[in-house]
Amino acid sequence: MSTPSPVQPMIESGRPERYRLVVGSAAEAVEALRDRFGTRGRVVSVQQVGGSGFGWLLKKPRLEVVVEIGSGKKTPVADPETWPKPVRSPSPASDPVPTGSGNGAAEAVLRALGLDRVMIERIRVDLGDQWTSLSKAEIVTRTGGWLRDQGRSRPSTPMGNRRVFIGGCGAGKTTALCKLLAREVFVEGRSAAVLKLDAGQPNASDGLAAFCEVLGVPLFRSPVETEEIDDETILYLDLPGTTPGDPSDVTVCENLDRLGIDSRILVVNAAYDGDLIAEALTTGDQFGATHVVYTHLDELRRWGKLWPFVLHRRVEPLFFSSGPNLAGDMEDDPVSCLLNQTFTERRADGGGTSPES
Ligand SMILES: Nc1nc2c(ncn2[C@@H]2O[C@H](COP(=O)(O)OP(=O)(O)O)[C@@H](O)[C@H]2O)c(=O)[nH]1
Ligand SMILES: [Mg+2]
Repeated sequence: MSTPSPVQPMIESGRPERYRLVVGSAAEAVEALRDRFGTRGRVVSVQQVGGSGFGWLLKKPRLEVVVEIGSGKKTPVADPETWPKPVRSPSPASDPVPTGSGNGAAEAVLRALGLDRVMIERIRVDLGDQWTSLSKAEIVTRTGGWLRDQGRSRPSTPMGNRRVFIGGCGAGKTTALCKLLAREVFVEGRSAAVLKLDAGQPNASDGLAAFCEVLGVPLFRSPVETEEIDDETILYLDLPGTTPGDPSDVTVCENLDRLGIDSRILVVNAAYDGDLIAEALTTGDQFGATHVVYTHLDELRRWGKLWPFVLHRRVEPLFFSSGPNLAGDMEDDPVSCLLNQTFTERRADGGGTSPES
C-alpha cells in the first residue's frame, strides 16, 4: 500500500475544519482517516486526480478526499459507499475510449505518440471490437504490442558480401558505410574493401580515404581493381547521390547488376518530412533496395512518424544512425529502438508509457 499524502488542513474561515488528503485507494483513505480522526470526520468530497500530459499513463489514479471535522452531520468515513461520488478527471487511465472510429480520445493519444492517421487506422482495424471497450492506457499498451509484433514478424533479409549504399546527396551514405565498415572490420574481424565510384558526379572521398587507411581497408577507384577480391571479403560500394527520376539511374542499376551487388542499402535522412522519406523509399525500390539505414536520428523529434517506414515490407531496416561520427552510434535493432523512443523515453510533454514486453 502506498503511503497516503500528509493530511493537509484547508484554510477556511470558522468551523468546521476541513482537511484534504491524497491517497491511492478508498481503503487507504479509510485507514488514514481512522488513524487521524477516529469517527469524528465526515467525508465531504472525493475526487479522482491525475497528472497532466502523459503522466497519467504511468500513474495509478489517486483520490483526493476532503474531510470535515466538527460538523453536526455524521457520515462514517469507514464506508466508502456513502462517500460522495468521485468527480471524474478529464483523462484518467481508466476512462473508456469513446465509441466509433476516427476521433476518439485513444486516437488523440496515439497521435501524440507520433503515429499517423493511416497507422492508427490499421491498429484500430486489427484491434477490432476491443478498440471501443479498452481504456486509453490499454489501447496504448496494445498498440505497443501490435507494433512490436509487426516489426518482428518481418522475415529477415540476410546481407550479402557485395553491398552498395544508395540515396540522395547528403543523406549520410558514406557515413553509414563507414560505421558498418568499422564494425565489420574491428568487431567482427572481417576482411573488407571499398570501391568508390564518381559516375561523372562529385563524390568527395577525403574522409573515406582517411578512414579506410586507418582501418587498413583498400579503397579502389575502378571496378577492374576489385576483380581479385575473394568471396569472403566484403565489398562496399560508395556512390554519389541519386536524384529521383534521373535517367542515369538505369545505368547505375545495370552497373550494380554487373558488379554482382546483392545487398542494396538505401540511406534515408530520418529527420526529413514523411513525404520525402516515402519518396526515398520509392526511389529505393527502383534500385532494388534490400535494406534501409535511417540516418540523422540525433536530429529527429517525432520518432513515431517512422513506424510506417520501419514496418515497410520490401526493405529491411538495417540500423539507425545517429550523428556524423564515422565510428559512432548505430542502433542495430530499429524496432526495439523505435518502441523505446516512442513509448518510454522521456518526452517533451513530461512522460511516456511502456508497452507490454
Ligand atoms: N547530425 C548528423 N549528421 C550526419 C549524420 N550522418 C551524416 N551526417 C553528416 O551529413 C553530411 C553528409 O554525410 P555523408 O555521409 O557525406 O552523405 P552522403 O552524401 O550521402 O555520402 C556530413 O556532413 C556528415 O557528417 C547523422 O546521422 N547525423
Ligand atoms: Mg558520400
